[in-house]
Amino acid sequence: SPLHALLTSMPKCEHHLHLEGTLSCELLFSLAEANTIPLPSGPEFASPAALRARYAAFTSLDDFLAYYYIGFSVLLTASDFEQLTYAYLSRAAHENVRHAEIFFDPQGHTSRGVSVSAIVEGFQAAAKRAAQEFRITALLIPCLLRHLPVADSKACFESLVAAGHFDARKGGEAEPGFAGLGLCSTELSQPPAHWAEIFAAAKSKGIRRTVHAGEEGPARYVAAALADLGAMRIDHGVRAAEDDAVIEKLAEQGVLVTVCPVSNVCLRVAKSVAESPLSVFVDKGVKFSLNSDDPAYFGDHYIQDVYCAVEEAFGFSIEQWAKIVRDAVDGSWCTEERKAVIR
Ligand code: ES4
Ligand code: ZN
Repeated sequence: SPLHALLTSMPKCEHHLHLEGTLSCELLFSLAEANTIPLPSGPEFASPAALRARYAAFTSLDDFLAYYYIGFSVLLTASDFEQLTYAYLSRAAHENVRHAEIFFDPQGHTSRGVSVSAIVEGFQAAAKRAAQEFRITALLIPCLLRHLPVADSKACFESLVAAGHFDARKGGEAEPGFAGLGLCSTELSQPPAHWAEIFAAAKSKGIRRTVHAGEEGPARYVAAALADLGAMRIDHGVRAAEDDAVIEKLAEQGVLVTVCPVSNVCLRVAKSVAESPLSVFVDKGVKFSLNSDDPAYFGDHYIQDVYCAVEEAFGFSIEQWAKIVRDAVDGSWCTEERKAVIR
């Protein structure tokens, strides 16, 4: 489409990208060897190509998450996280992403003896280099894991606070700290209310909050993320379209929904990109950004592919694209000064 070049050139922000979801099969195998980490013995682990073929056949969020956490096992050192972060930021910058807010799962690493400080050290080294070379900015958002006990989430959150990672003075681009707190992983049978106490503590400390909701879970989980967790953004949120009252609430509160239409197809949340309720969001005034989620696991579709797939499915006008891109900048958690530069 003639719009693809325009979409590439637009200054984009990405808000829904898991750092661990950028681990390619090639890097997974090479880090496994370098770090002497044994991989499972199944035929899908015979080679990077065999693993990639298995990724193309995910049947659900939990089916994906099993492989996603095997990927974690090869990530050990600050240098591993620096390599991962730099590869993503350089690719994103080449697709004209000007600012990225990047999720990671502390509990998936600390449980293996990998410290948050090693992750942050590697991330910051890469972010600093990428900022100098490509003028892209990046912030981290730790996500608590819903498939583990709430007590685990609480201990994780408290240790992040104690280490000063949410300190407001570190919120800027000079010394990038954490932009906010997230909640992800398995959604079904894990109602948001279970994390209410932790998210209330985050709110009282002035920490921004975003929640994966309405991906596999029902529209009422999106309502619960807003009401019970004080979510300021909703990640995925596509099933909110099944309930007019929830859509109205998102519009009324001006909540940005970070949609990942290609991820939804790969995890069988939707049959096609065209099934994504973006027209409902546009018609009802729900703000959204378009994002890649776990691109290395979802056919290597980074943000440019996501924008092009949406353009092909929806045929948005140049004016509609300008609004989508502007809402993404406005809904970012960088400084107002940085937003003005990006716009
Ligand atoms: C995720 Cl697609 C998705 N949903 C929930 N949690 C996640 N973690 C990484 N990707
Ligand atoms: Zn996600």
